[in-house]
Amino acid sequence: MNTANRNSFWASLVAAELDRAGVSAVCISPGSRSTPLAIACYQHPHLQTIVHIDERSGSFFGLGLAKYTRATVALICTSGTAAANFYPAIIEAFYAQVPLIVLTADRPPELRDCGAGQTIDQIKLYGDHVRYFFEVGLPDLSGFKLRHLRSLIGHATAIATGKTASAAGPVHLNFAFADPLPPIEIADQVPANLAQTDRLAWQGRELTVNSWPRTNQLSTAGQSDNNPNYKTELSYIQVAAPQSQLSQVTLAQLGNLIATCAKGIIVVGVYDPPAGFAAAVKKLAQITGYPLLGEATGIMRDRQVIGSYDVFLRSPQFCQTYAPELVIRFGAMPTAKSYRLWLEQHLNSQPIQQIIVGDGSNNDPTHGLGIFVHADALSFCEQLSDYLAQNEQYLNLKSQYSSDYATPQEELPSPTRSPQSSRSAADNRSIDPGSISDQSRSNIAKQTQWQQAFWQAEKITIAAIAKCLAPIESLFEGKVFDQLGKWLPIDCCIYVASSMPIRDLDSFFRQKEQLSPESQSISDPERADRLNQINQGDRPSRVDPANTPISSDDKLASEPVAMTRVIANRGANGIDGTISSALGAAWGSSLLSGQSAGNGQNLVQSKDRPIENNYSSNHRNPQPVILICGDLAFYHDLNGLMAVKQYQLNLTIILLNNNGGGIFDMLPIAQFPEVCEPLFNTPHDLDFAPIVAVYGCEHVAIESWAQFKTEVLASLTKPGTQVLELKSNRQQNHQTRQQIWQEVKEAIADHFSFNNNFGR
Ligand SMILES: Cc1ncc(C[n+]2csc(CCOP(=O)(O)OP(=O)(O)O)c2C)c(N)n1
Repeated sequence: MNTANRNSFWASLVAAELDRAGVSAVCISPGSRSTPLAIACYQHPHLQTIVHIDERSGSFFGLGLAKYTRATVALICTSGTAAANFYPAIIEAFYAQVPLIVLTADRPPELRDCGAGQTIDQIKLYGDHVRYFFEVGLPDLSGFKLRHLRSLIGHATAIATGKTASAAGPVHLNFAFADPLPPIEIADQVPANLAQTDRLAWQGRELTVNSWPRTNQLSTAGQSDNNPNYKTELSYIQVAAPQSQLSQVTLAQLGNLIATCAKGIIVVGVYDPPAGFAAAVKKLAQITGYPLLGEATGIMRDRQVIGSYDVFLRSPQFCQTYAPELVIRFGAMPTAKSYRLWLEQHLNSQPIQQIIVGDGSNNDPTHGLGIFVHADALSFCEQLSDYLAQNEQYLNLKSQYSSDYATPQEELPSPTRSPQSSRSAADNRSIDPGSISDQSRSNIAKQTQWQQAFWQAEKITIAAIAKCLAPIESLFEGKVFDQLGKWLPIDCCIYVASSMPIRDLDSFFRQKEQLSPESQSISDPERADRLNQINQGDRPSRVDPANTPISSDDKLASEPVAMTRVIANRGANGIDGTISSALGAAWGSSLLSGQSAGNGQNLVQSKDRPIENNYSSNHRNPQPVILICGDLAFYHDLNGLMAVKQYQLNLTIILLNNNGGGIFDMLPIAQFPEVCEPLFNTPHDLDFAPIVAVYGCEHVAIESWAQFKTEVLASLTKPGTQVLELKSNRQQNHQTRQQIWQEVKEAIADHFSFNNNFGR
């Protein structure tokens, strides 16, 4: 504890409790009023600190770091507009449910609202975009006030991490400080006998009082008591995470709904899922027999996930013919507009039930029939799967569905194949065909065809896109993602920008589950060996849905080989803070690996513990992080590159420069070129090469696909940040996309005769 003066002591207690509450990293922006907090965190032996001159960049850096590590990050800034510059990142964190603890410094009350410098109204500055606000007030070193401060930090962190009634998100604590702000020794400001008179206030919760497991991360799945990252002291207060057991009544209602809806889908939109979710949702898809549609930013897409729905739902015939009865959604509404339009198209013709699993808040922009289930997604999947499996009547029905489960990699079962004959020989569940009603039989037939339709559409779409892309020599933006999917090592992390990059990634980024030797990990030799074995056939076979055990012990059995993780700022869909967010993720990668982020420079002061996290992967080397970004988003956050210069952070930036906002060419405003170009596309004609050089980035102009591959792969092992710029023609990109969508639509139309009407 820093006992120099009242402010120093107060702030060092804040730093200590932040650490104990699980905060490991603090982004600090310079300013006088926040001096006590900045020094306390900087000097704390466990907290990792990084400094950003620009608060907007600093806050987005913290956001990217929190997203990547799934751990709580603190932000510190001075008073006035400094605090306002945190706002965009706070809004993003609010909507994306990212845990941030925002510590703003303020003048004491007597210097507010009286013309004192750099003083604005900071009370509830972020409005309803924080989960919690507290005006901390001036330091007061009475035991009672100190115990309150410890308690406050613990509660604020619990709220930020989503352990209370609301989802995870940002919290705001406004600290008042009177002079002196630096740690100037002032006799008698810190009571000498505090350690004796109020032991709790002085040292907080002792280890001996540790009767509660330390679980202050967003999710603790996969952690164990012998995790070396576990901290030994404890937060002053402990909050038990919400228990999200579904009641038997809810399970029965959900089960009945599923049993009566043959035409269901499970959708994972933009989502930061808890560990184990992918396996659990796949199991639910298998047992319900519903196709699993997944956005790349929500679920790592492998052969059990349909990823091309954005494209094939552009087919009017497909959309018309295949109308869902039931949707089970996790995460935000998918980015794909075609998906939303498909639902809206059918809302009035038949009542589509949407089960939306999350925090119970309204996140259905279609305003259809919603059943909002406030539940932890992982336990929802597990409980519902267990329930369905245990229900004898339901099991009979669903085992028939499941046995006809097919993926494009397999022969699709013939629609005329009888349910009984399609059962796996190993299926030892007793099914009495006589127990299935005529209605159920009809549902089975429908569901089998329903599933097939989606998998066939997926297969056709992938093939049609591949055919279109193959001959393209020009640097078409969509092909960037197709190329990366072919040879990018799987254990990279992609941070993808808003606008067309996230949409193109969804449409064109496909990774092969069956890895080619060149797609091995570059950063983990052990893992590369494992992947080699996988490539040589020693690969766990795809789980046979009909034989999938339902035991939760087995939930990782169908966990795919780790695929590339995709992160995006989709809370508020901004194009701001993109570079900083990716740099935050890159720093997080180096922290998790316990290595210096840059090329040898001591990034942060020496700390004796690595960052605490629940990231499931154990990278001994930093996981390469790649940002894929449009030129306007890139321009918007050029300031963020300062962190590269200061800290030599490792990041590969793929800059898709079409000289403006290409997305507007997709919108109706494009029909008015005389206003679209100057008001929306906003070409800038910037030469980025000298600009990025100022920040110490390497710039490479990409001219061909072969060079693209060489430079990306080289960049992944290089220190520092490389900007690989691909210049393309905006209008041509648009036309090429249209041509591809047309090809897909025609291929879908060719394949599906649309002469049956079972889908209606
Ligand atoms: C902070 C913010 N300002 C404005 C917008 C509106 N907007 C959405 S996309 C876009 C253009 C993005 O252009 P670019 O990053 O070059 O990507 P492209 O559209 O070319 O793929 C704009 C200005 C936004 N989403 N966020």
